Amino acid sequence: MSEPFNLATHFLDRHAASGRVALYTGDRSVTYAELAELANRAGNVLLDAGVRRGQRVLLALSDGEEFVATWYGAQKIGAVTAEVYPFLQPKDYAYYLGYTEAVAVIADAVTLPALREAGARNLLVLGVLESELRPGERPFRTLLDAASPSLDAAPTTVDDVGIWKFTTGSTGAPKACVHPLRSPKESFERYAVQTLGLREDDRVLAVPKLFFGYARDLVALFPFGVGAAGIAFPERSTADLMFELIARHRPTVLVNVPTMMSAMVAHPAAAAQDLSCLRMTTSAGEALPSELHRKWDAMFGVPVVDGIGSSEAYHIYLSNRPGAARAGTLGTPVPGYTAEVVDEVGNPLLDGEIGPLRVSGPTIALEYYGDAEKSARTFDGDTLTSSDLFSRSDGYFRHHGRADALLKVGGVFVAPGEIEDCLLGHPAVVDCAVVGQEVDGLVVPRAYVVVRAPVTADELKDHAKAHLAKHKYPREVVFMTELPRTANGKLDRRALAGRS
Ligand code: 3SK
Repeated sequence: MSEPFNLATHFLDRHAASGRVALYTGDRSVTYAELAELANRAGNVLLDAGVRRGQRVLLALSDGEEFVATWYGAQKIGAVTAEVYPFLQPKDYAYYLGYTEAVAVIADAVTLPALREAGARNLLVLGVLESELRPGERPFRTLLDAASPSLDAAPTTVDDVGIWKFTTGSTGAPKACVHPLRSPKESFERYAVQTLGLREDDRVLAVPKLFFGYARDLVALFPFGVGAAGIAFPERSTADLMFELIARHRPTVLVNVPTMMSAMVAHPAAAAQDLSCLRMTTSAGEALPSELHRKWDAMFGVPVVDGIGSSEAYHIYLSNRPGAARAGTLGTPVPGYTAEVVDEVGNPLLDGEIGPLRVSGPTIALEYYGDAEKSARTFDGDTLTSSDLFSRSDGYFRHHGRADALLKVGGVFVAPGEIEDCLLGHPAVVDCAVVGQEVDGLVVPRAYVVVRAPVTADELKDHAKAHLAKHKYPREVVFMTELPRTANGKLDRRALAGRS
């Protein structure tokens, strides 16, 4: 028989009597009791709206107390939660609405216009005057206030589907990785407790927004597992805002992505910041170049815990350990996971060889919803084969990017990350991406760079020639003010292709 497990009771309700703060938002400190009560109200509103166990609730909301409470309310009634970026275009929302067939869609003033244009129905809307709502759109705040603060938890088990995590869609339409409730439960134990060592006195602040599972779990799930607190804010993240939030809330853990680490290091006031409250910063979402890791260490001295996760694996499965990081690596498997680098037919490769990664563990998704063929290529029980490329040496794993990002220059494979890392070693370079450019039928590396001091293309080429094998230097250098990124902070290589 499956183990009974309700995510809301397990992570939220059991701290309700503690008097502790669960969430800091703006000027508010929301206690566990207050958040649990709001979650109950949200669960009751969803039940009234017709949501039943196993049905999807789509959150298209800015970050804040209501986001977190609604997510737990949906979990408590046994619904399946899915979240989307709140700054999408109508056509993107139309895709998610059709794909999820959500019985309720939670919107706010930011997402409502695009959702309307996308033809959304079943809308529960926050932060918009009732008089401005259209027929069929319901005022979520009013309904929350009127709803009962008590709610019985649905008798769900660890094997019930509870969470959809979307892939980034960098190679096609986003797909939902379907997770049973075992995934968040196990990921909390293995990554948050056994790897990061989260504690009751932690306060966690994240750079990415809560629609991205990396941030949502590290702000509003894992801390709750140990009775700690998260910090939520609706604005887009900038280096200025992160410094302000660190000064205001004094977090102990910063959940970071390499782009923001680069922006924070390059900020003119970086050296004046007091980051002594932070006992660590995680880095994930994309590879952290070792040069950037070094610059971060030199500027802030806050230990970096670099790792890699995916929606398919639920969360982070390879990670360094706090205070014992090896720069340029993703560390070793998180307890409970095994990882091996394999060739195209699945045979294990030797140390130093590059290939896809086969990961086994307790949090692998059941499937990509509605895509049996891709699911069969990716998932096999508790094992997942990643389409990214990795190598292992001395037990530590390195990431070499997506297989389709590798360049074949002069007949030899070149990982863009190696050239990017080298260029980031130049003092003028703050951000950089290398893609293949076809010149006279041959692929050559082209570098897109963001600089903070005057430097010429030839100087950067010379720097690369001095540090890399000859064939790897970028034949072309394009200067940009910023690099295109996806909503969750990952470099958007497709958007760069062909830009000059
Ligand atoms: O990088 C990712 O895609 C990711 C996804 C889910 C959870 C954690 C991470 C880092």
